[in-house]
Amino acid sequence: METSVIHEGYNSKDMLGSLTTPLFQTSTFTFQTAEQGERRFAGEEDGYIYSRLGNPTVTILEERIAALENGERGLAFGSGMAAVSAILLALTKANDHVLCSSGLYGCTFGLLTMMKEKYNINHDFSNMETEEEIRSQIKPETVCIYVETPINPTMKLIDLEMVAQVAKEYEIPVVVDNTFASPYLQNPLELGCDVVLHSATKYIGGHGDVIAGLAVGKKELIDEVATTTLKDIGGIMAPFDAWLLLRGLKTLPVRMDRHCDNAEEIYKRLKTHPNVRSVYYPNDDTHPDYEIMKKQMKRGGGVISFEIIGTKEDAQAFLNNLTFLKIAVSLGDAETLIEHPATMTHAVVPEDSRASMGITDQLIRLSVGLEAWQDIWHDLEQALDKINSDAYSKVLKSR
Ligand code: LCS
Repeated sequence: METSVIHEGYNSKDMLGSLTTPLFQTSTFTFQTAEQGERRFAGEEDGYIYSRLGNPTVTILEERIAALENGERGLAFGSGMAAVSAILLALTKANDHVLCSSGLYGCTFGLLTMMKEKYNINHDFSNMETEEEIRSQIKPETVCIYVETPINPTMKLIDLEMVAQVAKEYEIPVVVDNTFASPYLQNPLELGCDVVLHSATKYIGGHGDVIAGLAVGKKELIDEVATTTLKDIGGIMAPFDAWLLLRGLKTLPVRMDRHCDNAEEIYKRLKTHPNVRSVYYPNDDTHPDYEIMKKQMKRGGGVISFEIIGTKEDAQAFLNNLTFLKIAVSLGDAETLIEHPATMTHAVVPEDSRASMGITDQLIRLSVGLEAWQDIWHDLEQALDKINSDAYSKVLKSR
C-alpha cells in the first residue's frame, strides 16, 4: 500500500521523465485524421477524445485507486455524491428496491428519498446485525445492498463479510461507502463486496482543497457506469482535481496512522470527561462493534462522535467556545474539524429517522486532524469544562 499510493498507474518514462504526474488541463484531444476520429468513437482504437469521456491525469488516479482497493477498474467523479448517484442509478430502475444500512450520510439519504419520490425506486433501512435480519428484509425487487461503515456520524460498523455472503446467495451486488475508513484501513472488495465508493474529498485528498468521488468494482459494471450514468449525466472529475488527489494519496498511509494515533489519545480523554455522556470510537473493546472492527479494519480511523451532557444549545455553545479547532463539516483534513450533525450534515434527515440513527441534539462529530494531540485536547477540554460552568450557572439562576 505504501508503495502503491506513490507509484501505481504512472510510469515517468511515458511522460518525458516528469517525476510527478503531468496535469492534462485540456477539454479535448485532437485527431490526426477524420478516420482516426471515427475509429476512436467506434471504440476500434484506444486514445482520448474529450475529457468528459476520459483524461490522462484522471486515468492515472483511476488506475491507482483500483490498485489500492484491489478491484478491476476505478472511476473518478466530480464529488462523492456524483459517485453515489451514478452507481445507484446504474444499478436500479423504477419499482426496484435498495436495502441500506440504517445510517447514511445526509445527502445519500436525500438522494434515496428523491429516487423513491420521483422514480419509485424504494428502499428500507436495516441494522444488518445478523444474517437472518438481512434475509428477512431482502425482497424479490431488491437489486442492491448499500452499506456505509463506519456509519457517518455514529461510528457504528457493519460486518461486510457477513453482508456479502448473504447477498451472494441472492446474487445482489453490495455497494460500500468506504469514505470514513479510506483504502488504507479497510478494503471491502477483499471481503466479497462488489463496489466500493469514496468521497475523495475526505482522507484521500486529505488537505481540504478538493471535492471529488471515486468508485471501484468489476470491469463490466464500472464500464457500464462510465458510458452511462457518468458520461451522460456528466458528473466527471476535473483534471486538476485528479492531480491534487494523486498528490494527496501519496501520504495517505502516513496521515491515516497519525489521524488514528491522535484519535486514540483524544478518545481516551473524552471518555473520562464529566461533561461527556457517551463516546463512539470503534477501536475500543467497549464499542459494541469492536469485534467487527478487528476483523475488517486495520485501525479505528480519525473520526470520533460523542454526546455532551446538556441541550442542543449547550452543544452549540460548546462549539462556539473552541478557540482554534474549526467548526466545519467535512472530515479527513489536516485541520481538526468539528460539527453538529443534527443541524448540519444530517439536518436533511427527518427528526424521527435521525433519532433511529442515533443522531441526537447532543451528538458532536469530531474529525481529529494532524495537529499535536495535546493542543487538540487542550482546546476540547477548556470548551467542555465551560459546559459544566454554563450548566452550573443555569442551576444557580434557576434557584
Ligand atoms: N459519503 C460519505 C460517507 C460522506 O461523508 C460524504 C460527504 C459523501 C459520501 C459525499 O461526498 P461529497 O460529495 O461531499 O464529496 N460527507 C460530508 C460530511 O460528513 N460533511 O460534509 C460532507
